Amino acid sequence: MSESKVYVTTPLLPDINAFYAHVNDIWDSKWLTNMGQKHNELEEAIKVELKVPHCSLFNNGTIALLTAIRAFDFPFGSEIITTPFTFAATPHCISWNGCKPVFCDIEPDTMTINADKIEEYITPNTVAIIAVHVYGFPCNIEKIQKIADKYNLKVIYDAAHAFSTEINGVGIGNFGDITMFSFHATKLFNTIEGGCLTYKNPDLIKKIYNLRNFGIKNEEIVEDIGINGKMNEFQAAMGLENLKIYKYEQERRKKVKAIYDDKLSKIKGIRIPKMPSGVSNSYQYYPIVIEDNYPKTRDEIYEMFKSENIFTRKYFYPACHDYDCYKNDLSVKLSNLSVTDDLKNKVLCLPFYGTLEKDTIHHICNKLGV
Ligand code: T4K
Repeated sequence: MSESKVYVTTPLLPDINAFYAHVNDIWDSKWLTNMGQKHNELEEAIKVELKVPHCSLFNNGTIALLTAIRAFDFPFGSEIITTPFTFAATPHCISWNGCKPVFCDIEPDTMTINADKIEEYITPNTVAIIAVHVYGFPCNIEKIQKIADKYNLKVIYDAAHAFSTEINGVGIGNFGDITMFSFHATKLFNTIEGGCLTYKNPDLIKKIYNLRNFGIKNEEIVEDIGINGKMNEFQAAMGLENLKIYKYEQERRKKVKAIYDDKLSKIKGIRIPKMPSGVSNSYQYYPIVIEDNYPKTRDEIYEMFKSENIFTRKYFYPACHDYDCYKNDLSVKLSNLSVTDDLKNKVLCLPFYGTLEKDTIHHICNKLGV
């Protein structure tokens, strides 16, 4: 193993000279941000790549998700049903909008929100469901939409981990009312920091455009309480170049996954969650589940690797309902979140990126082989 420090991921970086060429353009144009040429070019390109009718770029995924919720002007104190098995950004965006995250347990296989349990949490104050395609595993889209239609709820998907995922050839950004993608440095496709919203309803184009730019309609009219969510030209340049190479990165990750799958599937006590049929993998993470019959706990494995400078990640431990800011809520105390409570102690994301050396992959597998 020749790599000195091995992280859970490493950013996808384009050819530096290709990036410099964009920097030269930016210098020449003297246009650095505020919906510049590269921004607009990337927005169009992402629309094509994700096979969606509308796309709005953002400076990061969190601001994008904040804006998605804001676009519906939910009354203060509204309840939004969501998953506790996600990154902090998901429930925090609900709270920052003056709404209350109501946590619903997850499915054991896909680790996404358990659609069969959502109705138990619906009250007269419920306005939306925010579900997460965690690790790129798609939520139960049909069932969620049926519930939303029955109770007149909005559906927002957090697809931070699902760039380019398709369900039977349909881009995952076409479901629900709005979908958010993250383009953070740690994501398969990155713009350093960045993200986007995709949606079908054309009425949202102007609303989201304005919200992303402080709610400004024109030089004299501010019509909404907006935010600064604008992606700058340097981010967009990174995106334009990474868009050319992310599929190659996916191919390389596919090979890494094949080695992991082959070796780890033979080990008793290690479960590899499977992508449902008809779904294309984004190859964002490689999570494994350490079952009770494995001789070590997930935390022991994490420490074992850490002592060798291999930094696996316990995404998502703690679960969101364990956070100090949510754990004392009555709805958390009354909820049965047993699947999340079990899996948060068992999931481990292994190092996963195209340039991960074969020796390192084999070393990791051998260490897990006991
Ligand atoms: N919803 C979901 C479900 C999400 O997972 C996220 C973000 C969001 C919403 C919000 O989207 P953004 O606002 O971030 O666009 C990382 C990412 O910062 C975060 O984007 C991501 N999810 C989350 C799951 O992972 P940390 O705290 O684990 O990051 P950090 O700095 O520990 O990075 C992880 C590893 O990546 C490092 O150990 C080394 C490597 N790394 C990282 C960076 C930043 C590099 O090699 N180079 C780098 O530049 O949150």
